[in-house]
Amino acid sequence: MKNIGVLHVITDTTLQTRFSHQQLTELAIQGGADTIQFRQKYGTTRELIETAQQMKEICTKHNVPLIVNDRADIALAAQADGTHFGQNDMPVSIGRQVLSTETVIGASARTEEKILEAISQGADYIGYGPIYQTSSKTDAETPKGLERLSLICHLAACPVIAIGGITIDTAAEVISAGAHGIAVISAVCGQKDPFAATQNLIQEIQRVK
Ligand code: TZP
Ligand code: MG
Repeated sequence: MKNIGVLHVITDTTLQTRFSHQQLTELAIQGGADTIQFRQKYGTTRELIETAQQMKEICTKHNVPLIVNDRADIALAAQADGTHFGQNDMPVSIGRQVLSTETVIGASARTEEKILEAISQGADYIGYGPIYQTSSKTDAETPKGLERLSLICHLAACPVIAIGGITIDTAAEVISAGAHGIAVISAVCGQKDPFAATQNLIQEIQRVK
């Protein structure tokens, strides 16, 4: 099994415009994030590659893996460490064909069936959520809550990364419910001080791990 981080910071430049993807990468890593995910739904392929390459350079310097959301091509071009596929993105089985065996593949799955399918196709971790209400994803489903998260964590034979509306106040209960780790946007990118916010989150995770 690959080593999967416990605090995935997803960089975002639409909910806030004070920091670039590169700045957020640096701040989150300094604060203790052990995985950075590049997620951008706009821009040309060329622009995405350039940003991902710059993020990868920062990540490499600090020995933190970079995961690219949705785009296997951008991940390959930037020599990223992994990709994260949603249920409407590239199927994990195809991702496994185009990416090296060392590449981390994470998959969002909403049902038990889809979770087992993603794992059987070679997913290294499952993204599950939204756990709570979130305004960071336009098409987010109704919140799943902690009980379902707990069931999914028992079912999945791989790490489960919980996502969606997780804050400093709920990080601990999510981990206690069985999640291997959490992925956040607003709890870091939407905070006045993303560095301090990351520090507080990783402390909270480690407190209950
Ligand atoms: N997938 C499910 S919820 C979500 C994504 C990308 C948004 C997470 O953002 P936040 O601000 O941590 O709720
Ligand atoms: Mg997606």
